[in-house]
Amino acid sequence: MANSLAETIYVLNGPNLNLLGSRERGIYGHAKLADVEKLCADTAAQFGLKADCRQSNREGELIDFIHEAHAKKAAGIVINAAGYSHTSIALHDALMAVKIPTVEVHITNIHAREDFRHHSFTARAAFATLCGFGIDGYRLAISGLAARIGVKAKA
Ligand code: CA2
Repeated sequence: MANSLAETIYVLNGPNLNLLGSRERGIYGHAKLADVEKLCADTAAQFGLKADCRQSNREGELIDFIHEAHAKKAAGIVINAAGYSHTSIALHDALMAVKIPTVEVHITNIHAREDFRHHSFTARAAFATLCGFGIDGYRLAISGLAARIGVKAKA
């Protein structure tokens, strides 16, 4: 990769995902957010990438993270905007503005859940969406993102 600063991917998690593993385990599983972040760091490392993992319960802070990813010349974004996926034109606009290759992840299969989860604004700004794989979706997203940006797994 030409620019060493471009070797970071931002992994952004939205509202309530800080509660992973502590409640609603029947829906979201037993893994904690720290486990997700370790999975992302380990997967990114397999491609020689760094995962900069952030979580926020505030829409504006998630937008600030997207702007920061642009300022820091991040190579990609993996985003689970959680409930904001279904409501936030502002997050969609931020992702569109920065033009960073983005994968949207949902732990659950949003299409097999309530109607209000079937539409995602943020998905329109992503080149791919993964849902229903549990937290393994983050690993798959980073692997797919690496392929999209032309980064191969290290031997
Ligand atoms: O399946 C996903 O990853 C979701 O993005 C999770 C969101 C939900 O609003 C989306 O429709 C689908 C909710 C995240 C809340 O996470 C919690 C975790 C543990 C306990 C309570 C909430």
